[in-house]
Amino acid sequence: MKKATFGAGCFWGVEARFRELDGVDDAAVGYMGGELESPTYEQVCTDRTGHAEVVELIFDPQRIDYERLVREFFALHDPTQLNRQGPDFGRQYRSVIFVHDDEQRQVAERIHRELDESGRFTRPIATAIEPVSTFWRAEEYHQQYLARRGGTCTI
Ligand code: MHO
Repeated sequence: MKKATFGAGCFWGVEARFRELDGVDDAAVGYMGGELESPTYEQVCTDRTGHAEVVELIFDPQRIDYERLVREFFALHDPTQLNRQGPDFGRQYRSVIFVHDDEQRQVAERIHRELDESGRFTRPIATAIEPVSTFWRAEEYHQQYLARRGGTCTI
C-alpha cells in the first residue's frame, strides 16, 4: 500500500471522487503544508495558517498507479485557478500535489508539464508540487462528508 496526497479545493468533493476509484482502498481528509500544529477547520478557513485542505489516499499500486491518480487529480478540478477553486477563495483551496518520494515528484512534474504544453488550458497550470509534510487529519464530521450527508460539491 502507498500514500498519495492532493489538494484541489473543498476536500469533501475531492475525497468522494477519489474513493470511487478501484485500487484506492482508503481516503481521509485533512490539512497539510502550513505552520500551525493540529489546526482546526476554523483556523484553516482563515487562510492564515498556510495549510491546504487535502485528501490522503491509501492505494494499491498493483491495482492503480500513481500516474492515474495524478491524471484524475488534474481532471477533477480546474488546475489553472490560483489560491481558489470555484466559489472557494484562499490558499487553503490551492491546487497542490504533496509528493511522498522522488518517483512521485517525477510523475507529477511530467504530467504538469505535459498538460501545460498540451494547449488544453488557456491559462498556465497553477498547481504547486511540494514535499509531503505532516498530515493533520480533519475533524470527524468532515470525513466522508458527502457520502454521509448526501448532496454534491461545487466541483
Ligand atoms: N464553500 C464550502 C467549502 C467547504 S469545504 C470543506 C462550504 O462552506 O460549504 O472547504
